[in-house]
Amino acid sequence: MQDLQALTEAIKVGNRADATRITQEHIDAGTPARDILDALIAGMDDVGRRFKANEIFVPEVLIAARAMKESMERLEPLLVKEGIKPEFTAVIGTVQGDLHDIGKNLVAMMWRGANIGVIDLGTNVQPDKFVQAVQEHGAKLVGLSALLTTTMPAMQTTIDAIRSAGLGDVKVVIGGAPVTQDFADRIGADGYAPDAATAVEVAKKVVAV
Ligand code: B1M
Repeated sequence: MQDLQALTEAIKVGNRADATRITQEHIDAGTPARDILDALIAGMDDVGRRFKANEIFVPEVLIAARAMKESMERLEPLLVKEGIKPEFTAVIGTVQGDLHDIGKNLVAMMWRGANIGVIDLGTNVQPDKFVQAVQEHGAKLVGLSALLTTTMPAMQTTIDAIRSAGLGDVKVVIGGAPVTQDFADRIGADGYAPDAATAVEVAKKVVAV
């Protein structure tokens, strides 16, 4: 059986077959789920770092995320059995009127890879759908994506809906090509991330885990 470092390496290079095989071998051998999870997260962490540094690009991230997803599917029953939960739950979606989802999907994958539970509402999401999902899943974080200058105002509408629903201490992180830190500050978002890797850092910072 290969060690957990080999699992991290398999995720880093997006080798789905190796990643799922090594994950299964460790499950069968009784390796604690937490250790297997940590090895997977370390792989995605490295993918995020290299993506941010422009050493790899969207296709490589997608391939690594797919390897991570399949390994996680095998690991999930063991995580449940051992009572290991995501650090917190986030709801993510592309705001109302906007159909772009490639960037949003990348953020969702990176968040999952960082052990954040993700409820993905898809695209063209109305403000009240975000509110409902936060209530239903007890989410601590909402992620909003927008790719059009014309849909940026829907971020403000969504944040207003979340704040006025009295959901408690729910943080909002926004991103997307036309979005800036200045815009995030103006509409009262708790955080802004220019890319999917930074979105992990910002999510953990604003939720303070
Ligand atoms: Co659209 N489109 N599009 N499009 N499209 C853009 C955005 C555009 C810049 C193209 C252009 O004119 N040069 C332009 C917007 C102009 C503007 O508003 N300033 C545009 C337009 C005008 C339109 C239509 C209006 C075209 C039309 O019909 N006349 C139409 C709108 C439809 C709608 O949404 N209602 C439209 C439609 C489409 C397609 C459906 C054909 C397709 C989307 C397919 C899909 O997403 N499933 C599409 C695409 C593919 C693009 C471009 C070419 C690529 C977008 C993309 O996926 N980039 C885009 C031009 C461009 O960007 N070069 C364009 C790759 C992706 C990884 O990057 O999404 O920026 P991005 O995500 C990054 C960061 O922004 C960040 O992290 C990601 C990864 O690092 N990020 C977050 C994103 N969300 C985040 C959330 C976070 C944190 C970070 O926290 C929660």
